[in-house]
Amino acid sequence: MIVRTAPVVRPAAVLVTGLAIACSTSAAPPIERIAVRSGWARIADSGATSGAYMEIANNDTVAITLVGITTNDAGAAEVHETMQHDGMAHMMPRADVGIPAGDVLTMAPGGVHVMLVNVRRTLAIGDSVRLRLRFSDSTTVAVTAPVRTP
Ligand SMILES: [Cu+2]
Repeated sequence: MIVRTAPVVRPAAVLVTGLAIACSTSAAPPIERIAVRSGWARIADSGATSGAYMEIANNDTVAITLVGITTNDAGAAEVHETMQHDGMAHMMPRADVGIPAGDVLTMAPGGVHVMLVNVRRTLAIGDSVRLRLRFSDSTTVAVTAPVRTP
């Protein structure tokens, strides 16, 4: 019995080791369907308004739509777009933002951004804001955005 068990265990151990080596030497991480990168939030006093910015890559073969953002770090998290009109900058709420297949939505100051209304604590450098992005297909993506100066 002992003699028969041992050869079964050994190939499994070799296989696991082989996978570990393959993973550690592979440079490219697995591609996420929705990948959020370069997230950050603007410094703000408690109770003030802050902004959060990020890149959202849609690696899927179909379009996705960002329909909302939730957070415990502010009274509300709204998607806005800053637009120029008669030489003045206006912020328009965006109920949903579509991201075509293979495209990247870049949120940045002066463009599409997340408005954090009434932040619940002072956001200083070294802090981070936790957001949950909600898409029209019910997918949610958690994002941790470090706080920094613009
Ligand atoms: Cu705004």
